[in-house]
Amino acid sequence: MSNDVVPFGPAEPADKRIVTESTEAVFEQLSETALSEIYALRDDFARFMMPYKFAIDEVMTKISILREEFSALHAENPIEHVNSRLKSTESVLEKVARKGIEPSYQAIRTAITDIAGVRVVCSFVSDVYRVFDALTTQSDVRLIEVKDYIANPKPNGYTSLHAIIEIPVFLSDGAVPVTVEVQLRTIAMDFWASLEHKIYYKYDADVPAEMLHGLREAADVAADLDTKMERLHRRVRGDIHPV
Ligand code: 0O2
Repeated sequence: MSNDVVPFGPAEPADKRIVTESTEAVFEQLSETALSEIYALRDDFARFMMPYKFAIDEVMTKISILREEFSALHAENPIEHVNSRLKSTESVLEKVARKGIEPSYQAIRTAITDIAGVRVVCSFVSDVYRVFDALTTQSDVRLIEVKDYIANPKPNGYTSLHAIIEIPVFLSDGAVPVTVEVQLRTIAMDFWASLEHKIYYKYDADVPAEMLHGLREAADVAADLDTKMERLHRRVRGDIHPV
């Protein structure tokens, strides 16, 4: 596993980027003062985002250590794969507008808890909770909120365990607490969520009823698969015996 920051989804399409060729043409018309204000704002925002990137690196290292330790000591690896993403500027601004958040860095920091995101995909449901416990009980990790969509799936069938955590990031002038959203799920849950995400975007949130129904059914099949795989896994480990 590498610690590279791999985005959850595809890159932003060219027409959604902040600086396109047409905006460049507008920039050419701006006065020196206006331009330097825009650049100052851009640098400010980059500085605001930086600790989130470092927090992702910290969490990825923690997960990597757990993964290696599990493999070395228990001869099994509960973690299938890990990826991460830093929310794009567009997504942060879209969320600020959608949720009516005051446009100040402090308000954004408090209200948007998924600027830094790490997704951990495990083989079995029991592994999801095992990794969650191992991560969230570390002394420098503060667990802020848990959303257990495995125990309580969303109406569309979405399942995952979400943990909003806060970790210290040590910068040159001291430590800053940074919030990270960690999503933990099984391979089956991840398979379902990535297809649902693609369908949702393809239909621009207006998904045909029969597809929603199909997704619901697929979510039930995925949950059933997880239950059966867990049972087999426990038998292999000798935790339960056939009757
Ligand atoms: P991305 O691109 O993955 O970052 P909020 O985050 O406040 O808008 P909410 O409901 O409070 O919404 O947060 P929640 O439930 O913790 O969900 C946040 C993230 O979980 C989403 O981030 C998705 O990654 C994932 N998620 C939640 N519900 C669904 C779902 O129904 N289908 C799929 N495929 N993923 C889901 P983003 O920002 O939407 O997207």
